[in-house]
Amino acid sequence: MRGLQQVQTGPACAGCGVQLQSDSPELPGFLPAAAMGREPVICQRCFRIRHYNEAASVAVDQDEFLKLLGTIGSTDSLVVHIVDLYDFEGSLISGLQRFVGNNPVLLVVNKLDLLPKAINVNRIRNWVQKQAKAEGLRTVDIVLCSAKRNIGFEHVIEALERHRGDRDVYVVGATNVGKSTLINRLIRDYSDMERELTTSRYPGTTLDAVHIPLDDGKAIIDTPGIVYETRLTEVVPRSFLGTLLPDKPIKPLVYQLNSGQSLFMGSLVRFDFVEGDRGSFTFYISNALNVHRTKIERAESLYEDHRGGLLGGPTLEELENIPAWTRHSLRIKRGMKQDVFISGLGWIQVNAASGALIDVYAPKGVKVMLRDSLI
Ligand SMILES: Nc1nc2c(ncn2[C@@H]2O[C@H](COP(=O)(O)OP(=O)(O)OP(=O)(O)O)[C@@H](O)[C@H]2O)c(=O)[nH]1
Ligand SMILES: [Mg+2]
Repeated sequence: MRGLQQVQTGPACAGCGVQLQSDSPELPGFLPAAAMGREPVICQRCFRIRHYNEAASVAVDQDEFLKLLGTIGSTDSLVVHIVDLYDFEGSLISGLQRFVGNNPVLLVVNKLDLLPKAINVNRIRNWVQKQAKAEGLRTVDIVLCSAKRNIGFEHVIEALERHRGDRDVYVVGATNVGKSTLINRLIRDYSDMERELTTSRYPGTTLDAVHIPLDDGKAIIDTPGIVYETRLTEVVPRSFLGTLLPDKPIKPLVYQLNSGQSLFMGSLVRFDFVEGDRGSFTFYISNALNVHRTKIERAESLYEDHRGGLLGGPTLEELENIPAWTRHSLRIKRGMKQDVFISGLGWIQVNAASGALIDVYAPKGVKVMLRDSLI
């Protein structure tokens, strides 16, 4: 990667890109007038995220984000599309090609560190290639990495060097996939710049485009994430994200189940094995989530009596603000090894030789689907 230049901060926040203002503490970009002259200048919200890990949420206009994305098509740039390997189908921008025009797309699959240690990275890479192709995404290259834990980052650098030419780089993706974390690693490990973008576990951290200048006059541009309400992570209260999102490699939970059994994942999702011979079910979900096993015939009354309590979070009060469940009936064909994917939660690998009928209950709108097994 060629050197990154020292940055000039303007009237925008150096952490999240928002326009700064000193008039309304309630609105995005607030900074007391007395603090305006500091360098680099960050808004009060970024300050609070960094120092107190506060879950400050601001109302942002999605249309503005999409407009910003829409302008990329008329630039000459390299587009780096970051997806979260832990929420692949939930974080892939469908129709990205429409936004980026003829610009080359480099697909960076982040959060590789969350998968169990003993995985075969080549197999995962092939899987990603196949899925991206099926989605109609044309990519010049696909790299897997962990921006946070510094795994495979040399491949990111190589791919950037190979494909950037003398272009700007737009970093795009859904919220929370690690766009700003990845750019921070570039700044920290590949430049002398004293600069840090704000990152947090809460989706919607970056609020506007942030330009990080490169020494050939071009720039790397961090962008706000696209909000997909089909992800459970966008639906739960922010206070619950620490439980829902793993931060360490997942230790999969393996269950040998007979049909007629039901598992609750916290009070958020219910998984019923309705029909099929005894089989093996591997849960790739946050290990902080409470898993409770019961019989299907008891599941409904158990939920009535114990949601938000014995079953685990979110609390009864928080559940009031989460859409009610809808049921997804999924049939896994005989001899197939497939994942039941629940966006923002993880997936359940089903290994049932004779096939299986599964019912998943999840908040309305959350993406639930079958896919070829990732692992
Ligand atoms: N485990 C793991 N976590 C990561 C990785 N990269 C980023 N994260 C975490 O993911 C969360 C979101 O990271 P950000 O860099 O703020 O994500 P973003 O894509 O910029 O998000 P928005 O600004 O909301 O669009 C933070 O908690 C990061 O620490 C990674 O490689 N592995
Ligand atoms: Mg960001």
